[in-house]
Amino acid sequence: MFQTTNVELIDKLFIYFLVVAGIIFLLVVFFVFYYLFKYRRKQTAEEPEQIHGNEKLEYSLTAVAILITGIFTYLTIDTMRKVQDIPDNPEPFVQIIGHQWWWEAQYPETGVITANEIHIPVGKKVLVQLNSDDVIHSWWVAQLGRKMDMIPGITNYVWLYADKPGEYLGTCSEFCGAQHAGMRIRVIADEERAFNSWSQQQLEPVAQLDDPLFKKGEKLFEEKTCTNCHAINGTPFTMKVGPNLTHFASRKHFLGDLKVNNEENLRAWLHDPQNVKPGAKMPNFIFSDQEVDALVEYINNLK
Ligand code: HEC
Ligand SMILES: [Cu+2]
Repeated sequence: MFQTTNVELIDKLFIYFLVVAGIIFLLVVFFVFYYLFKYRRKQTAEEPEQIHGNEKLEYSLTAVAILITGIFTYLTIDTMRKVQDIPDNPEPFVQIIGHQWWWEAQYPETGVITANEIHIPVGKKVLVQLNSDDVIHSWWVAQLGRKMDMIPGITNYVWLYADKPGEYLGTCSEFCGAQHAGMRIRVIADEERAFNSWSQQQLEPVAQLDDPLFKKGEKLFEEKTCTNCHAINGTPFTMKVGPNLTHFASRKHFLGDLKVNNEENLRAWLHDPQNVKPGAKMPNFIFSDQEVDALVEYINNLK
């Protein structure tokens, strides 16, 4: 048996809150209408009996409120303690770095570096280290674990757990600038086998084709200063301003999960990044169609 997952613990706390708050809400609504009706204006309107408070009732309601608050304070702290159970010397499985407005993922064990589509194995509690490269972002994939801020200069950790294979969506949960809404998350949970073969494939050296269009694209990539921002493993290009493109074509989505990775969207991006994702930190190079052809041929073969 698995121990209860963090998501289940958080869900349970939420349900307790919901039920108790729901009961209080219904009682309040009930009594509002009950007394509205009971003490409505009557024909034989005489001055009603004047009373001054009800000490017993006031003391007991205050006691009930304190009791409920106390119980929930305890339950909340207890859940926090269980959910944020980070070892003293954390050995993260993956480090995720928030950038305006995309996600970088590094796997210390294998050395895999990727962006935007983040793979984890299924059925395993995965410790994730969270950092930011610029401003405060916040990591949250609600189905996999709690929310946690990514703060420049500070390292945070969070546990993720996927009980079945699939794709889990999330989004940056701390306003981080123009494309905050375009900073979406896609976590792909793979069976162990699939995860290992994905890792293997990510470690393969970058594709080399002999076709002239590919060569032209590669040349443009270097000449047009793409290399000032994008790394491609196994080449001298190591800059990390933008996503690592080594196996870009093996990803089904790009731009912080904003777009499906197909030729049409890639062309649109290279033609005018600001039109596709206004504010994105990649300039418009004003390419000709032929130049875009070559770059697409190059990038689409980086598998
Ligand atoms: C000034 C830095 C910079 C330069 C120069 C630059 N890029 Fe980018 N690029 C970025 C950033 C930042 C992103 C991420 C944008 C986002 O998602 O908000 C990006 C995203 C991309 C993506 C999508 C990657 C993904 O996984 O989402 C591709 C493809 C790309 N750039 C190709 C190129 C090409 C080709 C060139 C050269 C013509 C180039 N870039 C030049 C900064 C740059
Ligand atoms: Cu963000």
